[in-house]
Amino acid sequence: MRMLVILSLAACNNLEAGVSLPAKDTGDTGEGGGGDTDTHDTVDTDDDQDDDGFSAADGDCDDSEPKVSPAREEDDDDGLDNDCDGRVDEDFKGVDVAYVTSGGEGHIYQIDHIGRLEADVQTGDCIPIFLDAAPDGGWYVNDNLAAVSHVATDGTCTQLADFSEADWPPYAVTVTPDGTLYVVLADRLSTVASDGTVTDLASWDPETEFYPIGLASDPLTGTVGLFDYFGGFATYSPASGFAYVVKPDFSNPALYGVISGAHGDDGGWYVPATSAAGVGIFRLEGTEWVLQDEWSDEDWSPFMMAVDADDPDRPEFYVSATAGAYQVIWRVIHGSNAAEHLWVSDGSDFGYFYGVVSRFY
Ligand SMILES: [Ca+2]
Ligand SMILES: [Ca+2]
Ligand SMILES: [Ca+2]
Ligand SMILES: [Ca+2]
Repeated sequence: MRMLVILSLAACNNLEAGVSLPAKDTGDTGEGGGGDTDTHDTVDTDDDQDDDGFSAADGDCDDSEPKVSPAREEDDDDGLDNDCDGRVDEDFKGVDVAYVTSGGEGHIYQIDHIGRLEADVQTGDCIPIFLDAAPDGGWYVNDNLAAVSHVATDGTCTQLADFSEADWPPYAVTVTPDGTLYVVLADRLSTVASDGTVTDLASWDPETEFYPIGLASDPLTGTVGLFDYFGGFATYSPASGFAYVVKPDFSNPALYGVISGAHGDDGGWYVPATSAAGVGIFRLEGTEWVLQDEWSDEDWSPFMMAVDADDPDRPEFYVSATAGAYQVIWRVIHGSNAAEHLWVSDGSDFGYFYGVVSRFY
């Protein structure tokens, strides 16, 4: 299979290690967080109709239902989007990870939240490198850095779009809440329709401007995030178009080795990258990548990441990696600065773990 030199990580850089918690401020009028002192005003002066501490402008997505606000945790059985992340009754169920054996056979492993291998979906000659959940319960995958394909839950793989003749290879895929499938190539962002029609949305020079590999999307707004190998970051939405948030500086990169990114349900954008200690998780704060956790690297490669940030003060990161005959999903609980194994293989095959996504249903 066609392998990527860029998937092996660059040497350590000299990032300053300043750990900070994700911002808690919800933008509520007056006080930060959900601790509004005027929650029970007899006269509503802040447009908070259900007195849960958040007005519609503060992000209350149902201002007539106090069990719904950005500060609530999701109740997975009440039919409401309690935490206003755009998903109803979602619950973190584990991760789906792309696995390619040493013999070149594709698999998608479904590993549950306590580290059990729930399903091994064999995709045969279809080689999943990046993946995201499709609305029908299957997946959209980057097939061998050459095509975008659909994989059904029984492993049946159907090619949608062939990029083998493109100037630059396709990388990550993401699916937005309306079902739109996006793919990022090194030089452009495109959508792929169910009939295979490819529509280019934005382009750039990957040698001088921007080199995105990772892609993720916000399940609430549908905004797509593009993650550049050197710490650049851009967003795309149909309403606002393409915009840089962090323009990468190739001569003095903010980060090294970013080959994936994820959107947390705390609203944050996260990436794994090379850090002073080895591997770090960084969160975008304004236009800066702020180190969240880091741990020593023992020649594991490559790493891609998913996030479960239902508790925004204590998000959990799930990182896929491979060392020799071992494929692993690390779990890093924010604040621990340590990686534990959610799942590790038995060491019987020199295959690779690649893309990983959180599963919420
Ligand atoms: Ca409210
Ligand atoms: Ca509410
Ligand atoms: Ca929700
Ligand atoms: Ca709910």
